[in-house]
Amino acid sequence: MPESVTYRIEPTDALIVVDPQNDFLPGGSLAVPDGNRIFEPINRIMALFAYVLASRDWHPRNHRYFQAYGGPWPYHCVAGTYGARFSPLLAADGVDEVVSKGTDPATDGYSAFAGTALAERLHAHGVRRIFVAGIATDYCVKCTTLDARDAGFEAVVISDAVAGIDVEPGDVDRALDAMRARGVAFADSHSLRASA
Ligand code: VGL
Ligand code: ZN
Repeated sequence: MPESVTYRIEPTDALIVVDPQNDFLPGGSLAVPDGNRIFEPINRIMALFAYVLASRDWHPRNHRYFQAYGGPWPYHCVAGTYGARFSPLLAADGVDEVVSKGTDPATDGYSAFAGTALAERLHAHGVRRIFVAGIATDYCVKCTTLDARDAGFEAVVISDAVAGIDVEPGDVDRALDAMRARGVAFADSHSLRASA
């Protein structure tokens, strides 16, 4: 299994924690049932990285992807609300930078690269490889990771630190396949090590 490979975390690596927000967690409006299990690995590995970013879905209330406007999703992560806040389970002290996304009412904003200048920020920090954790495997994690590849970054998804929605059974597996097909690697959080 590729999961058995050990990864040395270098200064040119960044960790991006995708949307660890209350609305995507148990009790939230678009909850991933087992979402809280991502926090133990995320909080454990953060200290390995010189640069940690967390994205947040930060929608205006009139976002056209809400069901009220004919879109697929219930209200979630409306900017400034409790549901849009990072979960109290996230060790937020370890986050260097927040990336707000989904702020345009007309585009889905699944990817942390969409309309955020994230690629420029990563390049400015000399980042070459990103490690991806968070929610949801089949939406924002997938879109963020594929956009990272398009922007020329290596990408490693931390398998035990992501969780998915599976609106249709198999969505998560298809998302994993789509990422693998684009050269994304997968690693268990326990296989990450400090650089020598
Ligand atoms: C997400 C659905 C709608 C996500 C965001 O964070 O994966 N999914 N908005
Ligand atoms: Zn959203």
